Amino acid sequence: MTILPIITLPDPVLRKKAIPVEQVDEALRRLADDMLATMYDAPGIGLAAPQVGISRRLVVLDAAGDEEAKQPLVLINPEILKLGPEKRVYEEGCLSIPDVKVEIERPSTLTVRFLDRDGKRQELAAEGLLATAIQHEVDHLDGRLIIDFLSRLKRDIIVRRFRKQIKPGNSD
Ligand code: GNR
Ligand code: NI
Repeated sequence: MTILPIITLPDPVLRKKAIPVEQVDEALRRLADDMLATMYDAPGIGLAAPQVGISRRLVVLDAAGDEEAKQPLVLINPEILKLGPEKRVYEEGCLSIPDVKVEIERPSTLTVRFLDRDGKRQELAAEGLLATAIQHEVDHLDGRLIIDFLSRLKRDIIVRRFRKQIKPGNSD
């Protein structure tokens, strides 16, 4: 398995709407495994294909606690079918926006439909951290980032900071 480089702000691939996966084949399973290895290495609880530069509707997740057994999840073409009535606020981070945390209110439960790694249609009911992470990852597939939940002023300040960082020779 290969640890892939994680794309960070302001790379335009993070803003594209990803296209559906058409074939769940060996190459796609290998990509999913590389994404899982990348996510565990980071470490993170989720990773969407655009974050490794691939504009396809594929995400991996593992919201198990440190002490628990691993619970790797591969969601291909995920569709959120239902969002529950209750909301919760969670301080979210994103591997593509290092050192930024944003408090986001989202529905605390959901149902998601997806293809699994065998190309079989599945439905999953999620709550808590997993439900939060699924919404965060599906946002990535639609080009939406956690900074989009901030005011324009705060968002622009963060984007400007990341734009500066990638200029060679910039030392502030
Ligand atoms: O590792 C991650 N932690 C996290 C915490 C709260 C809400 C969402 C997340 S997902 C994030 C990894 C990431 O950037 N996935 O796209
Ligand atoms: Ni993210």
